[in-house]
Amino acid sequence: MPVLIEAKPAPLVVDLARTALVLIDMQRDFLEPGGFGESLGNDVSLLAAAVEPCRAVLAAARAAGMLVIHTREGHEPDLSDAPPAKLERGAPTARIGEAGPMGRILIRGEPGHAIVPALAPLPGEIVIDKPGKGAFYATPLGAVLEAHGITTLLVGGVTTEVCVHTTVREANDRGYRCVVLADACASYVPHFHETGLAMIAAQGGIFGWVAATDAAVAAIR
Ligand code: C5J
Repeated sequence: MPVLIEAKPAPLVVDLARTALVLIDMQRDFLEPGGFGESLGNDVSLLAAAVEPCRAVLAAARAAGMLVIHTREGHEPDLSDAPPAKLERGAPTARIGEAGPMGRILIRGEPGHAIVPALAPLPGEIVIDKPGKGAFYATPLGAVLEAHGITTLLVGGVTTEVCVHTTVREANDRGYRCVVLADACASYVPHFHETGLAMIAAQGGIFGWVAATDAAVAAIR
């Protein structure tokens, strides 16, 4: 069904039957103390504001029967999918794979790798495990979207300028119309969030559109 979403740089009409909600990396490792995000020196409480908008759009998407996709950043327990350049970077308090209060940092199957309880995937929803920042690299996401005839992505998650941006940029190159839900995204660096959103919609929508979650929810209902 075609619906109109108020967005920047301009409103757009989307066909809900060909639209997927993609929630990026709303994991305990990024949102809760003791995970990957905090190990890098970040104030993880800054990401909490995105949870309720993600929950609202997730509920609306489920009620509308839309395709829902969750992503999780993380690595195999033997780190075989983690390039040395990622493992050795920076000076974190705990490196990827080391033990933390939520289990091994950014490792699949550990408590910290899980999506936060408020946004837990329902049985049957698609969960894409990704080793990188973008959700297409080394994952089946492209094939999943093609199999479902998806043309438009509504995107929320964390962090705005890292995994959301990397995913949206590649989705844009692959021909998807991306609508980034501003308040359903967040960053440890608030001005990166604001600038990241501005970059999406600049130049006539160089990477896509930016909308308020309420606008997307109103359109979906
Ligand atoms: C980061 C992400 N920030 N999900 N990952 O390292 O944005």
